[in-house]
Amino acid sequence: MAKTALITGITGQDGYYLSRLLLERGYRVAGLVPLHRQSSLAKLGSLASQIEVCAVDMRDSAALLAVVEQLQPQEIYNLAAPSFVPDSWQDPLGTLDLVTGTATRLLEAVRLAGLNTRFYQASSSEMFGQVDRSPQDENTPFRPMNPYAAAKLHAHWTMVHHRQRYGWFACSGILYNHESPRRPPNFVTRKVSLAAASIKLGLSDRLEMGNLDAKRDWGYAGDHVEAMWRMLQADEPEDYVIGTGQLHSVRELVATAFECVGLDWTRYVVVDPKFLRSDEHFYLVANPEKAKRQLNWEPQVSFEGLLEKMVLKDLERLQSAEVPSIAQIEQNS
Ligand code: GDR
Repeated sequence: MAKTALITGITGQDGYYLSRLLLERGYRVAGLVPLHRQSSLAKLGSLASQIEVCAVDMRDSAALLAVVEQLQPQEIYNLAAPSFVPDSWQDPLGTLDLVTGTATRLLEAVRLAGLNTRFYQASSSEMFGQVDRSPQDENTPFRPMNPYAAAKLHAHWTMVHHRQRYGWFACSGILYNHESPRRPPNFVTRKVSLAAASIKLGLSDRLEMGNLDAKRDWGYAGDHVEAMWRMLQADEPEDYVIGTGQLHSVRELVATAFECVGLDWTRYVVVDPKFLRSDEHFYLVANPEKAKRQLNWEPQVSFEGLLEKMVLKDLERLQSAEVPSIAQIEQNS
């Protein structure tokens, strides 16, 4: 019989790639969608018709328990969270409730339903925060620097406590930045790919950026969801750092994306202080050796390959007027 997987945050970037992977592998896929977010189901495109959608209030423990009891999932992937880090300063408590509250309520729903569900918690490299060593691995201490990171860490520990106390198969993937053409344009990779494509097509003539010296470990979302799945198929429940192990600066990101369309980025890019961050980290880079060794996981898409994928997709979308250009986005914001 097909395994059932329940995914929270199914309408996000990772929800899309994970659903696609699980459907390809013969799973029955169900997704939890907050009551007020049902319109975002359109983001799942052709996958939507193959997914069972449960609209629930994520703060309603009884509703979550009812869904879990009804679906009896073999696997839960808890991806739901606000993901744009700077926003967490506007609403620290709301962030905590969405990130930690949802994880705790779901874990408790599994416990109360008495199921043997394997549980994946989406943790973040932001939990490492102000690091004193690079690259980071599963033994690196956590020093979160913003409300988002602190909330993710709380959710991570809640999952660990459930694993230890009840002997569950629960794991956390500590994921570094992972991108795709499905990233919203407030994240730096998509902002840059959309800008390069917009400028190439004559729809814009400049790009305002934050810190060009900031560095990140950028991978492809399609690769990172493969790691999530492998964690839940392993013999033992363990936590894993998932990233490419390569650090690139925002400056390199911009140069590479503009190169894809044959443009010299220095003619178009200006720094606008409104995009600078005070809680910035520069050296968050993964040591993914454990995942390579134990899960046989390796990223398949390179930094250059990822940006090419994103820029080409944005060119295609702009040409068919499927998305607004970067200039239109700026005008409306
Ligand atoms: P991040 O992603 O905060 O690392 O979180 P983001 O793409 O927003 O920033 C990456 C880096 O780029 C620098 N930067 C800019 N960022 C944005 N958004 N806009 C700009 O104009 C700009 N200029 C420079 C930022 O300062 C930063 O250094 C992502 C999210 O997916 C989280 O949910 C996830 O947990 C972490 O990655 C791992």
